[in-house]
Amino acid sequence: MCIANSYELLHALKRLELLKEERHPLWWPNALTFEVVPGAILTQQTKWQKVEKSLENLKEADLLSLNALANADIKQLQTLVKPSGFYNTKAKRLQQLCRNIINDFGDFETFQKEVTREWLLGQKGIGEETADSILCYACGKEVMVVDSYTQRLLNALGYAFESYGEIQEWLVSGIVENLPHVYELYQEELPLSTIYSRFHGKIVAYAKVHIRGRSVYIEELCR
Ligand code: EA1
Repeated sequence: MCIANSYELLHALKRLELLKEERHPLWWPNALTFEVVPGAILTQQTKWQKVEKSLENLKEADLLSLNALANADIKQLQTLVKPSGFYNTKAKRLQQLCRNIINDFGDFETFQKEVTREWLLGQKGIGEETADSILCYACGKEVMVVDSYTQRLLNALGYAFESYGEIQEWLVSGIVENLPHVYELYQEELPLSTIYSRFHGKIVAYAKVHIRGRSVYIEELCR
């Protein structure tokens, strides 16, 4: 096993300079804006490239805001999000989520400050990965996202975790237990929320390039 903890994984990934300058510093496009919410729903079971097309459609139709999505015509919404698949379900769930945000928080800024993981997991169509994506990238919370790229990369490195929570705990503990080293790596004391955001981004960027079917090639990480 060439990677003993998640700090070593971060170190190995960081050497490869995977995150391009032109990206948002928190990796997710338009991080800390409302756009992350539809992005996190639409990216379920599909490729990000297809999500970008749906988001463009929503933007062109002037529907890329909490209130506009809550009040949109559902048929129009379904047409606009078609590129990202499962569009009937995703459109309905996205609209219901927006209505619930308005009902329970009033506006997006209040939602960013006050939403909890439990509230998100109580929403139809939101599981752990989507909830954590929204907390991390829409709300700027100290949350490490686990996705299928992460699972496949860790499997390739020889790990066999039992659950989402176990993977997340492994990723978080290696960082928290090595914070001085992490700060040294970045040559500054970045907030933990930023470290987790970029760490997940690096994992996705690496896996996307080195994935072959269900497996990920790890040579570059282990040399
Ligand atoms: N996946 C590959 C993603 C990406 N860029 N490239 C992604 N998932 C969520 N994303 C946001 C941004």
